[in-house]
Amino acid sequence: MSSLKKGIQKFLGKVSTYEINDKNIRKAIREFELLLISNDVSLKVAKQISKKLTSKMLGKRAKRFSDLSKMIPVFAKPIILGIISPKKPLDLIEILENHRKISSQAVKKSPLVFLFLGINGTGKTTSIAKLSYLFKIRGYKVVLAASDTFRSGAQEQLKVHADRIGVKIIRGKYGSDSAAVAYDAIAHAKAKYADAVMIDTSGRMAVNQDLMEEMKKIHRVTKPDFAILVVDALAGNDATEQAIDFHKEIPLNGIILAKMDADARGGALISVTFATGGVPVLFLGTGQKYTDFESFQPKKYVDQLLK
Ligand SMILES: Nc1nc2c(ncn2[C@@H]2O[C@H](COP(=O)(O)OP(=O)(O)OP(=O)(O)O)[C@@H](O)[C@H]2O)c(=O)[nH]1
Ligand SMILES: [Mg+2]
Repeated sequence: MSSLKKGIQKFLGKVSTYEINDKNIRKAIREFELLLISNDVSLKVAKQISKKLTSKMLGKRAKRFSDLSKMIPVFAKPIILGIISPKKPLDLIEILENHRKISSQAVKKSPLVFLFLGINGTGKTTSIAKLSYLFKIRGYKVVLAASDTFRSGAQEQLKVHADRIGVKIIRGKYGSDSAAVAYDAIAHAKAKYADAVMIDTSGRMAVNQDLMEEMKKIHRVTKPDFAILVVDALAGNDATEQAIDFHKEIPLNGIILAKMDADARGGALISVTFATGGVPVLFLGTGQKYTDFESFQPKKYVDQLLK
């Protein structure tokens, strides 16, 4: 359980002794705001949540609530849900299924192309393996592009996953052009009527202009259907900064938040959606196994957070 969730449970236990009046409402909202901030929710979002909560709750001594622990979740849930709900929801499985249906009718369409990016060590390669596994067990044909031709061991790492999952991999030589490897993988996937291509790239900081230019080249050459940023939930507020920085350079279609299991405080999730103006969080990485991968459902998340 994230420390945000634990903190909220403790907080609700505490305010259950508060009588409902304006003074206590203000006090509780202040505590709630601090709790959010101390769990990686960015200051901007935390302030917005508490401002909205204040305007909705003040002056309401609603008889239907026995105490603040019952009242706060009712008002806070829709506010947080509004923040973490994507501008346009994205269901990859549904999209893949529709794509396959269209493809099998008349002409075979090109594969859907997924480009994964992010800073070093966030969980890109692992997330690719998890998503490929998910697609594979649903019967889709996946091709992996080992476009990380930079970090030593990256090619072999992806190959191990490809063999375990049972999908094709197109590899490149270390030091070779990563865009060319991705291009070859797409060409192979087209020829073999694959459903999806997953492009693994080397980790990079968005402030590194050269590496961002390389990423833009990969993006230009592969024209991905989905550019997916993988961020590490443990990075806290940095995860939010990364999402902003990458989104400025490459328009993101989705975000994967990896390592949610590894003692993450949990608030980064709320901040990344806000900071990117509603880019959907698609999956949460919750461990090292292929199945430790949850599709992110905003409503379910909020309901569990404010139980
Ligand atoms: N606990 C946990 N560990 C994870 C998760 N996702 C990835 N990891 C671990 O994080 C480490 C880095 O994962 P990679 O997938 O290699 O990260 P990457 O972004 O591809 O790294 P680079 O290619 O070096 O930039 C590995 O030890 C993974 O097993 C997750 O959801 N939970
Ligand atoms: Mg990698």
